[in-house]
Amino acid sequence: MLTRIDHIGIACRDLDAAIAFYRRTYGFTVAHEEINEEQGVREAMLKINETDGGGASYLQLLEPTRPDSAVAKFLEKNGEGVHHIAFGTADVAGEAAAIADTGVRVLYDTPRRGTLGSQITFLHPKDCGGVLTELVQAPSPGTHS
Ligand code: V0V
Ligand code: CO
Repeated sequence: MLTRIDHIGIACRDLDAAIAFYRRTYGFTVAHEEINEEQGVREAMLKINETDGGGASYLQLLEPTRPDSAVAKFLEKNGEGVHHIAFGTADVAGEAAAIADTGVRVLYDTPRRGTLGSQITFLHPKDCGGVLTELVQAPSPGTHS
């Protein structure tokens, strides 16, 4: 079961400038920042709200760390803007397998490491109406890095 919008991923060229925009305009502040070398991003999570299922909803601001990364390619083609949506689940592998059975391409054979020790996978945007879609399993309580 997908139980929440975990985050909306937004591609930006300058993470610090994007953070400043969201603070100045909406009053959102950074809950967490990290570099994910595997994904080629420097990112900031702005927490919007907690959810009943124990998770939370965020904006995820993404700046590429290398030119061959997914976000760098996206920026080159589209400029800054919404890059992906992410649905939260308690069982990312199970959800991914069930969705794959419907004919949608799942990009990873096994989930990879996401923000804050979460487990993530992606669905191909061409199979999802043009929307790059991520599935996220939040880390168990007490295992936050
Ligand atoms: C590419 N396309 C997109 C898209 N990226 N469509 C909608 N939204 C996007 N974000 C379209 C693109 O316009 C092309 O359409 C087609 O897909 C192929 O794209 P490409 O530029 O040739 O690039 P590919 O095929 O090399 O890579 C596309 C995929 C790649 C989606 C496979 O970006 C990927 O593996 N993404 C998953 C990983 C990721 O995005 N990581 C960054 C976030 P036309 O021109 O053929 O019509 S990391 C994150 O969210 C973390 C860590 C977290 O949440 O914890
Ligand atoms: Co994401």
